[in-house]
Amino acid sequence: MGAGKSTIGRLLSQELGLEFFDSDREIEARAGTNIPWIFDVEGEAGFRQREEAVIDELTRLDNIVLATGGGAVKREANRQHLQSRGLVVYLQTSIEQQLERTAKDRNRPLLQTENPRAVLEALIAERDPLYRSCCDLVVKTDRRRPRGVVNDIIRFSRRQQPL
Ligand code: SKM
Repeated sequence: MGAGKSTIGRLLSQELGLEFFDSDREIEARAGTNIPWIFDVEGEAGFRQREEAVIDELTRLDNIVLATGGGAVKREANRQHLQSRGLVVYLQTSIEQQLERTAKDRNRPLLQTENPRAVLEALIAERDPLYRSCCDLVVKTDRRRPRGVVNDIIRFSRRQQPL
């Protein structure tokens, strides 16, 4: 959360002339409501079910850029679908940057707590190995301009799949 997935994903899609999807927004559009409501009514488990279905569907599409939710890597099915169907980039950032970017965002139920720093620390300890296990590239986004990050991703992808 707060690593810049949506901003960088959208910019990357524009640079490459590809369609952009954000799995969180797609889940909300299909449910006709927002993520906090889904967490309230269906719990995290209900949200993860919806997330898995959306990621399975979107990763079957060719020539798109997909930004996933930060917790998508928790499910093995998601890790497998992402890894086997696309080029996966892990945007890595510091807790400070995550706190700054998510401070005023009420749309992240897991961070609506007294101590978001402790939550973020616990999440990254659990998730960092999962991100690394299914990604092709790790890019640090701390204090970097989105365009520089996007250029790194494009350079890497061209090396993988020369035109
Ligand atoms: O997918 C949303 C949701 O708030 C859960 C989440 C997470 O588990 O890190 C991140 C958001 O993108």
